[in-house]
Amino acid sequence: MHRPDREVREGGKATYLQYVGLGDVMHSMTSRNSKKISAAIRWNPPSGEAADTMKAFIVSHLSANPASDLMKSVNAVLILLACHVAGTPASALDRPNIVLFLVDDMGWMDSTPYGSQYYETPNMQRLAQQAMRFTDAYALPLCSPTRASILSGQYSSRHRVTSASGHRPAASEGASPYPAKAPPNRRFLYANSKNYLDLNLPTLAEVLQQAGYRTGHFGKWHLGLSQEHWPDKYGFEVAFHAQPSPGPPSYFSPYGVHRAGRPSGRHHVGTITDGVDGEYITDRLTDEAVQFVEASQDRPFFLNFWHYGVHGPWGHKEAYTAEFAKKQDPRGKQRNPIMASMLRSVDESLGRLMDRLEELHLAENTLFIFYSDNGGNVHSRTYDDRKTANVKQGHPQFEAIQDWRKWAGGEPPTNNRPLREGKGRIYEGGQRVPLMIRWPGHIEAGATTDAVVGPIDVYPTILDAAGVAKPAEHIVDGESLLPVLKQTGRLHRDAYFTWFPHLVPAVSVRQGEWKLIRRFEPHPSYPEVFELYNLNADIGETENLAKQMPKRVRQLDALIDQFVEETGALYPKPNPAFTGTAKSFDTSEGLVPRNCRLVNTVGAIRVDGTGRLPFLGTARVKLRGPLTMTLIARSARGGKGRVQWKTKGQDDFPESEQRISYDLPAGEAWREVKAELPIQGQPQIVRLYLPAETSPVELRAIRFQDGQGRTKVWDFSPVSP
Ligand SMILES: [Ca+2]
Repeated sequence: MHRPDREVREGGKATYLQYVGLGDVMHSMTSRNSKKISAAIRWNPPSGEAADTMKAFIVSHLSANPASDLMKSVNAVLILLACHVAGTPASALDRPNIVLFLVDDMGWMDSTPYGSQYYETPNMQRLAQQAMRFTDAYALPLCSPTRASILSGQYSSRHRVTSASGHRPAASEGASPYPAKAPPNRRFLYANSKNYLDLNLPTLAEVLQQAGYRTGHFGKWHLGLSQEHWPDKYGFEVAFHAQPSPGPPSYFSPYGVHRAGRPSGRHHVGTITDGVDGEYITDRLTDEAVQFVEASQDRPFFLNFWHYGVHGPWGHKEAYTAEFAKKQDPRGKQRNPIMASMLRSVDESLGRLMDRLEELHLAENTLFIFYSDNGGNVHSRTYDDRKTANVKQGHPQFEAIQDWRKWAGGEPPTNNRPLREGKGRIYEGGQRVPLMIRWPGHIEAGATTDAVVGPIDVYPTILDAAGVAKPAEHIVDGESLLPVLKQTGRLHRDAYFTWFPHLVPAVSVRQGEWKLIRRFEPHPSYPEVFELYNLNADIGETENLAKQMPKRVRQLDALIDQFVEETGALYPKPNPAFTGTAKSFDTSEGLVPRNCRLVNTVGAIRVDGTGRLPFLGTARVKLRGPLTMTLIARSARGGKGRVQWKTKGQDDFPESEQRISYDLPAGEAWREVKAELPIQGQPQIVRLYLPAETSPVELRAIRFQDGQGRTKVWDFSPVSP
């Protein structure tokens, strides 16, 4: 970082100065203001003899020109030199500024550098030309977990802010994270998300602050509702925000934020103050962020700029919206003028901040990160959106919905195509987001990378760039991206994980071109427990290869097990109230219990007898006999079971034929039990009788296979198909 021959770019205008030796520095000092000199020295601090020579030069210059404009500069430089000469080469003054520009809910396809032909984002384009652009960057599918991962460097399974719950009251200390009950159609109790970031974690802001940084947070927080969990408690010296998140108190001033009281939906509390009437909050946040930068030039700063745009309630500047209302997307995918308007406002904010950094000659020595907290929203405010369907005249949101209908009809906010789905889902549309990182002199301008990265990497990357050590006891799951950014190496990790046990609960692993999704239970809209995609060939996740590639599924699934174990994920627990009613099982599995009930356990179903001769009946074995049946089962008592069938045209099960018995040995171990079934033709109904009358039988899998190797499988194990 302190190589004397480093090339320094001045002012962002393609003027390059080669600071080969001290002479050049001194020469430049006579023509440049103090900020530039400070920047140059911060960048490339002189040491030892060089510093002494420089000091001598300055002193002589000062005595020769006591009234010159350089007076201030020289004083500033002397202070800087004093630091360096005093033997503090790692002084805070050497460190780069950090800007984290986080857009809320901005999708992967929502800007021109990522391929949008509808939205207009010239400043994002400009940044892309100066930065490294990541094509395969991830966030969590919702806000709060991404934000918690950014500030902690940890996976959501470790910090346990797993859902967008940072606007809810904190759970009482010592309360179980698992809910007491769940509806009987849910197999599991899913642990609740933590509603705030653990105060014991050494946050990015705290670590930077201790290293001499000035730290400021502007905008959406969503990592805690009450004052004890506000940004100032996590290392931010300046904080401009209002609770509750997730949206802004209002997109337009007066924002109506109170200084005190308990935050609630109708009572926003925080530090945001009103501006002139009609001021747009995206602009106001930019004013505040720019002021913070201007006031922080004497030492390195960390600007944590977390925009409210482009999240609901989608306040927008009508003049822009009207322009986009006339525009058509050549791709035919994006057509919401409100979103286009909001993105233009965020883009203008980006432009203003970049301009000001350049004007202040700070752009050179600033690590600038542009990022989004989750995929684009593709569900809100459509005609199907249940949240808006009941909004009638008199409802506080009525006018906003009318406004939406006027401009956008029943369009959702955005469209992430070619990615599948969006915010709140584990598909790429929900978790793949834009990420661009600029650091002149360190990162090649206009570079791109397909490195698989995520919010866990922000913390170690920033500390690495700042030359600040990670707190010794703190576990960081992410890796510094500097080798990728500098194109000197690759990441060490083998796979990247997304833990999202909410909405449609699932966990995913990405390894190279492969992505495996593991659901904890079948969902009516997503019946497959495993989905395997090759993202290189199928970025839209259209072809589930899980059944074709069982080995790949097992290999990736083992990585998920390891991840769950290593990060201490709160794995879903069996729901004691779950009853495998005939109806629910018929919907998802086609197994109908008789004289028994089905209870879900981890990786199995348990069959509890409720009457004589319990069995599971199914019409789903559409294979031609003879068939081989395999059970993976266990039972403390064991016993005899049998399989019985009737084929097409048979009204009843024959009295003594078409039945085969099997033995299930007693014990704790899982047993594989096979039975050859001499079925003629295709069975209409198969009944699997289980020795569950007096003691439960657990089933991990039921498999039927024909002579050609075709199978019908029920697999209750979370591990392998
Ligand atoms: Ca968000």
